[in-house]
Amino acid sequence: MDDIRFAVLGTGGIGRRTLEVSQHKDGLTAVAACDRNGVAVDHDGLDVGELLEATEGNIASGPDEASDSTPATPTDDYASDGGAAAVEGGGVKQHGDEAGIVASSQGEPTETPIDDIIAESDTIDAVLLALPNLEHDFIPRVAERFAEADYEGVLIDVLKRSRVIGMLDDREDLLKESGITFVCGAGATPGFLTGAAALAAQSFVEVEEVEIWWGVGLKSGYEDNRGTVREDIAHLDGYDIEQAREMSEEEIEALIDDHDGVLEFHDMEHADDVLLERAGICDAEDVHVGGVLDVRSDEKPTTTTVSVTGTTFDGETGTNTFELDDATSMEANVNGPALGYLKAGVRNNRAGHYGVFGPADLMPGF
Ligand code: IKT
Repeated sequence: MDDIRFAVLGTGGIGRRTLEVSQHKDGLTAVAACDRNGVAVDHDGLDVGELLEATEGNIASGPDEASDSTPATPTDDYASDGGAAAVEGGGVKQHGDEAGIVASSQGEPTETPIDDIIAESDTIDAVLLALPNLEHDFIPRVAERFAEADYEGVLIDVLKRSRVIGMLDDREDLLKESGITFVCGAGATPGFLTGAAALAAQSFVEVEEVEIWWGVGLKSGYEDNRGTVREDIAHLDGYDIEQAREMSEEEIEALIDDHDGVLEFHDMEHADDVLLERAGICDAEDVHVGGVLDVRSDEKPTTTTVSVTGTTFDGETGTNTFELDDATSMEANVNGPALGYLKAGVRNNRAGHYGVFGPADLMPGF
């Protein structure tokens, strides 16, 4: 496949790590990136090393992930610029007014970062939406803006919540008309682990249950992943999205203290369920996602495992399992697959396949 020229919207943990991982992959050239204050574009290829160095130090705590539930009450800025202020997290304590991308020698200040990228998108093959999804329909609305500008290429996100998939499906005609291949839920879960479940299901003629159980040790990556932690908290008993969004950093620290640094989650609303149902593999209600997050250790507190139980054509019941190594980090397991699915998206886009695709519909490139 020819060189893929891609952009990243958002330079929080996921945006930055994706840029970093792309340096170790063939055929990927980062040509644009933006955050809430600035944009960097170089059609010959960004100096990713310089950009990472410039943004690493100056980005403070706060929601920074492409989460669909994490942050914040939309601000006036957000409303008036159609999302620009949301690029780095919108209204809660966050990267806020700190320099971000404008600290890079390649960065230019802007009040309309997303529009600036859209204006450059003619020669961009793929755009990773590493944005906080302030409201559940935020990422779908960003996709709409690309479609309205007649963008022809790949949009890819690492959103988590099941309910967002339907909102993308509602916009599928618009995306198809524009020539957009939208790859949704392309991180680890949903994403890599959904794809693994789809493969593990192939032994069976009927799938009874899919169990995704993840383990993450985050000590050294905590600062970069505060957004993910906040989002995960929304899945704890007694918490919801609004509460998690409103919590101060101090309240989050206190909650983590109460749990001795280890948070356990069950029955998370993760889109693996609707994405597996969409791919015809099983009913959404038969998919369960949970896991353990240790914010005080780099060791995974549990082995990440996907178990698919089903019945074979000859009447046997079995469970196929897929395990990640305890030594591979969340960063490797989210951003590697995101780039793999980005490559698959471009392959499909170049073949004229437009619309909304999930990680169980595509085999990621390497
Ligand atoms: C995600 O970002 O995909 C979800 C997070 C879990 C990542 C699992 C990685 C597993 C591993 O590295 O072994 C979490 C739900 N925020």
